[in-house]
Amino acid sequence: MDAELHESVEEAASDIASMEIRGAATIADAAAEALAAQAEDSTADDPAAFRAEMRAAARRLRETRPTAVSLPNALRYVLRGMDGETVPDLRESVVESAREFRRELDQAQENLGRIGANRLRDGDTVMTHCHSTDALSCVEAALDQGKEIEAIVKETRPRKQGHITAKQLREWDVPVTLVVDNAARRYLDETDHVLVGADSIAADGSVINKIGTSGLAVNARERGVPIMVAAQTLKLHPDTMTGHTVEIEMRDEREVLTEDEELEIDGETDGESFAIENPAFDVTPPRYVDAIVTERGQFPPESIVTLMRELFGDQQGGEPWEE
Ligand code: RUB
Repeated sequence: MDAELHESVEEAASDIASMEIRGAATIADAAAEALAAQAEDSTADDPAAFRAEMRAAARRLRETRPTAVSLPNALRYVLRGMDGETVPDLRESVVESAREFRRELDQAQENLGRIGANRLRDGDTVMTHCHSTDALSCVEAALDQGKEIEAIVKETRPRKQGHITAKQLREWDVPVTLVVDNAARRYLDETDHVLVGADSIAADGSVINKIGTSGLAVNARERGVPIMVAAQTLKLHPDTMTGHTVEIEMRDEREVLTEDEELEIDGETDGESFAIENPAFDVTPPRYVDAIVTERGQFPPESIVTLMRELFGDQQGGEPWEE
C-alpha cells in the first residue's frame, strides 16, 4: 500500500495538473514546498517508513505534468538531500534541502535576469510568448538598469497566458501591445528580440516551450529578429544526454473547444465525430535559437551540452523516488 500523502502534496499535485500552478519554475518551487510539508508533518515511526512516504509524495507530484523537467529536477534535488539514521534527522534534511532548492531557484532567476538584461538595449521592444518568469526577470533587470523596454505580448491560445505576462509588465509600467498569436509575424517588424522561456532544454540545444514557440522562432529568423531563451539550468533535461526525448503533454480538448462550440459545429457533444488535438508544447530546433541565457552565463544552443555534462555528468543510477 502507498504511504499516506500530506494534503499539501495532494493540493499541489492537483493544482499543477489543472494549471492553477503553472510555468516550469513555479511548478518546481511548489513541488519542493510540498515535499517539505510532507516531511514536516510526517507521522512515520521509522526511517524506512519515512523514506517510503517521501518517495510516494515525489511520485504523486511527478505524475502531474510530463514536459517541464524542472519538476523532476526539483524532486531529485530535494530527495538526494535526504540523509540521516533517524526520523527527526531525515525530516530536517528534507526540509533543509527543500529550503536550499527554493533559495537557489530565486537566486538563479535573479542572476539570469541580470545576464539577459545585458542583451536588451534602451528603447528595445521584446515579443513574448506564454508567461515565463525567467524571461520576465530579464525585462525586470533591464528596467532596473534604467532601460526603457516595450513589449508585444502574444495572447497564447488556448490558455491565454499572455494575459498574465501583460498584467505583470503593466505593473512595471512597460508599454504593452497585446496581439493574437496569428498577428505575431506582422509585428516582428517592430520587434528587437523574441524573448521566451523554456520548460526543458535538450542536450542538442533544442528548446521545448509553449506550443507556438517554434513557429515564432522560424518567423523571427526569417525576419532577422534574434531569439533569446531565458532558462535557468533547472530547465536542462539530463535524460536527453542519453538519447531520451522529451514527452510533449497533450491536454484536454475542452481547452480548445467548449461543448457549446462543438454543438455549433457538429450538432453533438460526444467528442467523437471529429478530432481535436491540444499539444501544450513544441520543440524549437537549436538552429533557430540565438542564445540560451542561464544563471551561469549565456550560451549558443549547440554548446549547452558542455554545461549539462558539467552539471549532470556524475548523476548515475535510478530515480530517487523509485523503490
Ligand atoms: C509555461 C511555459 C513557460 C515555461 C517557462 O507553460 O511554457 O514558457 O514554463 O516558465 P504552462 P518559467 O503555462 O503550460 O505551464 O520561466 O516561469 O519557468
